[in-house]
Amino acid sequence: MLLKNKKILITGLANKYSIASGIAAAMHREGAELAFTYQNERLLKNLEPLAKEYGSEILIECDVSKDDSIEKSFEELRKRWNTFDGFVHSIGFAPADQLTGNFVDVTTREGFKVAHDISSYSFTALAKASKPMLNDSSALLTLTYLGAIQTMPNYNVMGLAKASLEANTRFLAASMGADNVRVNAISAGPIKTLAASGVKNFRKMLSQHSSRAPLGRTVTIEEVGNVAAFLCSDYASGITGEITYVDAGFNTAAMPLVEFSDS
Ligand code: NAD
Ligand code: 0WE
Repeated sequence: MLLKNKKILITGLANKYSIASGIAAAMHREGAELAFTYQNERLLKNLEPLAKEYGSEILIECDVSKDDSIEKSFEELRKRWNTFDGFVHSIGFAPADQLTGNFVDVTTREGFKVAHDISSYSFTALAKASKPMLNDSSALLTLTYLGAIQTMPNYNVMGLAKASLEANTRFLAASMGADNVRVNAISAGPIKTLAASGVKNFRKMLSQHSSRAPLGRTVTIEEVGNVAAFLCSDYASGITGEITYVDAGFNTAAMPLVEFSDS
């Protein structure tokens, strides 16, 4: 039981395919008490039965694009938990028109602003709102992607927003280390979730991933969940400001072995 006596807030659970769902399952299995936030009423319907499965009755609306929504959600959380031990930030968004086509042609000031606001600033905002309620040995966790450090077609301004999120992880770690709060990120390989479902050629990307990754496959939300549980547990007490790759090794291989399978 990695997370016995830990209270952890989970954001970004839209449905059972969400990475946040794999994280919640692992954390519940490891003994954590969980609370959840949801973006809007429409997503509450999906969340209710899943939260029940994970033993939680704490469901709070939080739209991270609005300061007053964040403020209200933490007032609501305070009524249930006086203090807690960390949160998982599993939120990312850019307007759909930003994620298709040539980067320099499609990127707009508004698209850039929204992507950075929702996908990076919100991590700082949630850390700021949590700070007064965080116990000693708390852990914050976010989800990033390889597009932060390497280019690829269509990921476009989300890559810039993830680069910002990774720097955010390091600056929050430096900022909150004195309170013994750790801050880390998992860089996950591509997974077919709601956020990925609108993406052009996503299936081709998954098969590309499998053929280049050392493990010869993609990763699951359960595998991301297990690493998330570890990073938020006291077994990871010496790890902060770190980006941990859960991608079947994809980022470590410049050239796929399969092309030279005769050698
Ligand atoms: P998902 O669609 O299941 O989750 C995205 C979540 O973001 C949703 O729950 C949505 O409600 C939430 N969200 C968006 N705008 C919001 C707002 N204004 N306020 C509150 N919540 C908001 O998809 P996912 O793939 O599980 O994404 C979770 C995280 O993992 C994202 O940060 C994503 O960038 C990252 N990630 C995904 C992959 C992948 O291939 N699926 C890979 C690496 C990293
Ligand atoms: O971070 C992500 C998902 C990001 C995302 C996806 C959408 C689709 C729907 C952010 N905003 C939106 N907005 C929408 O309107 N991933 C890592 C998954 C992903 O998304 C891609 C990818 C991969 C991988 C987009 C283009 C290319 C590759």
